[in-house]
Amino acid sequence: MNCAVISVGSNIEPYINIEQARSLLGEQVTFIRQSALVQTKPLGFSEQPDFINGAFLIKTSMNQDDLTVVLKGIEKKLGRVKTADKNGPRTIDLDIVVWNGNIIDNDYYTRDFLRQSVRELLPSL
Ligand code: PH2
Ligand code: MG
Ligand code: MG
Repeated sequence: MNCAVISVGSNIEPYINIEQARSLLGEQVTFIRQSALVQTKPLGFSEQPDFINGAFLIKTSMNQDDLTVVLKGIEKKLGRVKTADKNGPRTIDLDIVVWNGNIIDNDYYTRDFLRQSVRELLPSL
């Protein structure tokens, strides 16, 4: 089994969308647990609502590419509720941050809240 930490972020109905993402993802992978969800100031384009950010710890027999396809599918499904500008508010963003103990997303190095979520889920990393 592969073990992954998936970052989650939303600033459109965030608690509803994060819960739906968790539920949809749980249909296709083994869900282990979720980090605390924290409110964060928007990075990049600042004229938008605060984000809610956190992370999921999962296990899966899928490879990285197949898991990415699943995550994009969930984003698309939840994105259909509202059309979001490319740089604007997001219904959900799901990215693989840690794959079998390796950091594979550079956001890890620039986002304190992301490092905190990863530390909470994988204290030994
Ligand atoms: N994601 C972005 C852009 N800005 N800001 C915060 N606080 N959290 C995010 O997850 C985030 C962001 C692009 O996906
Ligand atoms: Mg992202
Ligand atoms: Mg993304």
